[in-house]
Amino acid sequence: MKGIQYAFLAGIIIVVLIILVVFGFLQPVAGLDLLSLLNLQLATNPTDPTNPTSTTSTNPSEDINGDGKPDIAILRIPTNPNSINWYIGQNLGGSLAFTLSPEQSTSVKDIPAGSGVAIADISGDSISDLVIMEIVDGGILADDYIVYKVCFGLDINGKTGKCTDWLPKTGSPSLGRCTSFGGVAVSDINGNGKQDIVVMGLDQGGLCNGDPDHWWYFVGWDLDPITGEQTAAWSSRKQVPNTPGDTARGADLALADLDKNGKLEIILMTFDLDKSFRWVIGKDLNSAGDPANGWVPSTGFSLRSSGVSSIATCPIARQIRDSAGAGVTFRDIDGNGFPDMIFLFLNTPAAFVAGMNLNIAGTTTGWVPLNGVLTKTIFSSGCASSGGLG
Ligand SMILES: [Ca+2]
Ligand SMILES: [Ca+2]
Ligand SMILES: [Ca+2]
Ligand SMILES: [Ca+2]
Repeated sequence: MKGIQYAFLAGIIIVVLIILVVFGFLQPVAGLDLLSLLNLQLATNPTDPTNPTSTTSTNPSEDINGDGKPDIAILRIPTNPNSINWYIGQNLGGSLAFTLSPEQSTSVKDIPAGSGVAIADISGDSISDLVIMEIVDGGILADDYIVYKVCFGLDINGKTGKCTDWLPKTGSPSLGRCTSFGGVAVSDINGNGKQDIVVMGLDQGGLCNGDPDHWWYFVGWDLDPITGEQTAAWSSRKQVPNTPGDTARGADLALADLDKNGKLEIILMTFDLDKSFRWVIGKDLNSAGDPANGWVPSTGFSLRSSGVSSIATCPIARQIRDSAGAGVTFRDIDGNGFPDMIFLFLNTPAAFVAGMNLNIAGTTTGWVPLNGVLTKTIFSSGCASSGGLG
């Protein structure tokens, strides 16, 4: 009986409220109207994975803690390679500085000839995942090959949930025997809603095969959201027609839609002994992973010309894969909607510098050091053998 009375009373109150709202005596609570709710929904919705523009600053997985300030992953394999270490450069914002997270580690797979790192949402749950790539050195008798693992559920301190075993379980592309350094990036290149992995390396010429260095990359199609493994055959080897310098000390790649036409550019870089970053832009990747509109070579950015005279405190002997490493990734650091290119040279000290608002012609609106200085000793454990940015 009491329940019916309460229901009757509640009914009367609702009717009175409706009359007050209809006749304008009460306004709906600000921010809770339908339009606001819809906007809220759109704002928190993960980026459409079928949209190839979902890489650069609009990719929510690149702001790990969702505070509006992008975060970067830094990978570093020490000279005595029994571990792969990574860090998060936290909350890179308008101050052009980041906070370095604690070091996290996993074991290496055999002898590394190169390595890289990427942040992406592989599992599709809107939480950032970490992809770690190693190019395994086959020595002089066997070809080098690619391995990677996906660590799900990345947090702002670089900690992750469960990692897969080294992948692929079968069928890694064979790289020949002259690979030095490498890098990895992840995006949905063919626009079918499944993330694709792009792995690059440097075919080191010189003493290895007498040629100049060459950039190359492969695409592993359609990563399984649970196992992390590519579910379709790897692409053919994509050879970049332009050659970088011939004295690389590091290499990496990144993806960004520089001209905002909805198609990703691929950016491959090297760092050379003359203390210069050099890069090439492949314009508008198509669904086969090829640049539909050709390549744009760069003139490079020189640390030496920028006043850095002494950076090589680690051994830099050519062909001995015991020093350095380099990285490239994109974030919109200054928040103007255009991707900024972040470079890392992994030495002691390390160099972090950003080419602001890189355009499709390969030029920037300026170069700024991160953390206030071009070079800084931020890693405690000696020299690196390779690494990357993601
Ligand atoms: Ca952040
Ligand atoms: Ca795909
Ligand atoms: Ca584009
Ligand atoms: Ca920018």
